[in-house]
Order: sequence, then C-alpha cells, then structure tokens
Amino acid sequence: MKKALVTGITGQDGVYLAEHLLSQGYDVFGMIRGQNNPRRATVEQAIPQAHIIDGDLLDQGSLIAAISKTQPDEVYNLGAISFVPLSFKQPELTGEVTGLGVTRMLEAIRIVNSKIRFYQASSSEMFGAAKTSPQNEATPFHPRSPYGVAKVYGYYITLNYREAYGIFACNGILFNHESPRRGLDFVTRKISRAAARIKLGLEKKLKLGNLEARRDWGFAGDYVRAMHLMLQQPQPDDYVIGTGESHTVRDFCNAAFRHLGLDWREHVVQDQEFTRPSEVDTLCGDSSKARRILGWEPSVRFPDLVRMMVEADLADLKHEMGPRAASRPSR
Ligand code: NAP
Ligand code: F7E
Repeated sequence: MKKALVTGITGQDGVYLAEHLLSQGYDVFGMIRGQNNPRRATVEQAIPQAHIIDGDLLDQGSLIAAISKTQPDEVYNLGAISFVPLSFKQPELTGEVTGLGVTRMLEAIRIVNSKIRFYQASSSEMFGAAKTSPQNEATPFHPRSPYGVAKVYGYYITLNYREAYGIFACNGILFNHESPRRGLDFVTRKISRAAARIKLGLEKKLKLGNLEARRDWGFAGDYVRAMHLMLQQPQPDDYVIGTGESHTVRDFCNAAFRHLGLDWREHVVQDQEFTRPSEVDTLCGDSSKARRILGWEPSVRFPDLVRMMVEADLADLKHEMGPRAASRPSR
C-alpha cells in the first residue's frame, strides 16, 4: 500500500486530496499544526481514515520527524498562507510559510529519503501581471503580491532540488479552484454564502472590492486528481492546471444571485476595504500540456460550479437554522 503525507490537510484541497488518495488505496497522513487546532475535528470527521501527524512548515525538525515517522512514498505540500490580502498584511510570515516552508520540506526529504516524490502547490498568482493570455508553462512570472512572490520562490526551489539532487519534484501551477469547502473569505465563497443568506432573509447587502477582476475558476475536486497524476509519471515535470475559461467577479455575482431568483445589483456594494494594494486583473490557464501528458480534463464548468456552491450554502444555512428557515420570509 502506498503512503502519502499531505501538508495543509485542514484546507480545502487537503480534504479533497486525502479523499482522492484514500479512494486510490493510499494510506494517508495529514499534517496539522499548533495546539488544539480548531480544524482538527473537522478533518477527523470528514476523513476518519486519514492519520493525523503534528508538524509545522516553520519548524524544520518537525518536518524531518514527520517524514521519518511516516516514511511516505509521496509528499503533497499544500500548506501555505494562501489568502492574498493576508499576505499584504503579513508579508514576512507569508515568505516564511509559503516560500521557505517549501525549502524546509524539501530538505527533510533530501535528508531522510531522497526517493520520496514531491508535489508543490504552485499558483497562477505567479503569473500576476502576465503580458500574454492564456498562460502556460512558458509564460514569464510577474507576481503582484507577497503571496505570489513567495510562490515564485517555492516554484524555483522545487525546480532546484529536482536539478541539484535528482528529487522527483513537481510544480502544479493551479489556477483558482473552488468548492463548497472553499474558505469563507475567498471571493466565490463569499458571494455564494452571501447570496444564500440574503435569500433566507439573514442579510441584505454584500460588500466586495474589484468586480472587474477576471479569473479562471474550476472545481477543487477535479484539480486534486491532477496533483496525484503528476506524481505517477515516469519523469518529474511542471504543469498548468485550469479550465481555459475566465469570468469576472461580476459574472460570478450575476450567476449566483440569479440562481436564487435575485438581482445582484440590488445587493452588492463596492467597498475600498476589499481592494488590494496591487491587483491581478486577469488570468486564464492553458492546460494543453496536462491534457496531453496527464490525460487530465476538468469535469465541472463555471455555471455548474456556481450552482454547486450556492446550493451547498443554502442547504447548510437551512440546516443551521432548523425550523426557523421555513417560517422566515425569504426574498
Ligand atoms: P487553504 O484552504 O487556505 O489551506 C491552507 C492550509 O495551509 C491549511 O491547512 C493551513 O492549516 C495550512 N497552513 C498554514 N500555515 C501553515 C504552517 N505554518 N504549517 C503547516 N501548514 C500550514 O488553501 P487551499 O485552497 O486548500 O490551497 C492549497 C494550496 O494550494 C495552498 O498552498 C495554496 O496556496 C495553493 N493554491 C491554491 C489555489 C486555489 O485556488 N485554491 C490555487 C493555486 C494554489 P491551518 O488550518 O492550521 O491554518
Ligand atoms: O480573489 C477580487 C480580488 O481572494 C479573486 C487563492 O486561492 O487563487 C486565490 O487567490 C479576485 C481578486 O482569490 C473581493 O481582488 C473582489 O481579483 O478569491 P480571491 P485570489 O486572490 O485569486 C489563487 C490561484 C491562489 O493561489 C490563492 O491561494 O476577486 N475580489 N472583491 C475579492 N476577493 C476577495 N477575497 N474578497 C472580496 O471582497
């Protein structure tokens, strides 16, 4: 039975990836940081078959200990400070976790067993202010946030350990991927949650920043399949993963509210608080290489993704409200 160690198991992708690896017959170890991490219980409930192991990307010794103890065949490094606005507020910590954390994990692999295969969660945010569209593996990087800069460092250190030490290390350059498990602050989930709350009469307004930003949004469940496929190839390589379609934040609002019979223009207000010191205006992924070599295809398109997220938030809120949901006047 193959063994995989996953950092960031408490995040959106960590849970989907663990489920996928378990379905492929893996023994899965999920790394959790901190004392009394509040998300530990959620992971234990969602994926009870996964084993929890302590560790922190800020702590080299804990990574060496985790690798020595679990002796994995594959390591998936999903742990990061991943919220772009937080990276502007805490740029140094972002560099430590999202950037140097990759080096610490690669060092742990090099020291304990350099045959372990390594996946690095690289990001389309590395392209930032790209001059060409769509972006592929050859597009130059121009990150626009401390997060994007830290991911560029993580990308290159992964490449360097491949070239210097022959480690089977791959970068998955993933465009935005979403789901009902997406963190509540990311724009898609913020919109789906608010639309559902407004529908149920729990809220009236939704404050957003730049409505013109354009992203290539896919479904997280599809994207974790690509991570696994990268580590099953005969040679390590880097792959762009996206749908090839992009939409604005405004489009997402329109689709989400319309699905509930609402007009987004009556509810969405713009607020400077949610604009960024420097923005990534538009991103769109060209995944031809992944389609050709990995045989990877996304299965969920934009309208279905929006529907999936809105429906899940509505069901979740109704469940939380109990009988109150039926008696409350909805919009
Ligand atoms: P997420 O939901 O924000 O999860 C981030 C994970 O990192 C959490 O489990 C968090 O654990 C963990 N983490 C934070 N600080 C850590 C530390 N010091 N040591 C160890 N773990 C730490 O992110 P996601 O959306 O699942 O994304 C997974 C990865 O893919 C991230 O690296 C992200 O940057 C990257 N990525 C995401 C997207 C996307 O669209 N989702 C696209 C491209 C790349 P706690 O629960 O302890 O905070
Ligand atoms: O913003 C705009 C915002 O925070 C998307 C992370 O997973 O994907 C994610 O990064 C766009 C931006 O994601 C609000 O300005 C408008 O242009 O959902 P987001 P992100 O910054 O694209 C990449 C690939 C990653 O790797 C990251 O880890 O939406 N926007 N109004 C807003 N964004 C937020 N969060 N909140 C707003 O109110």
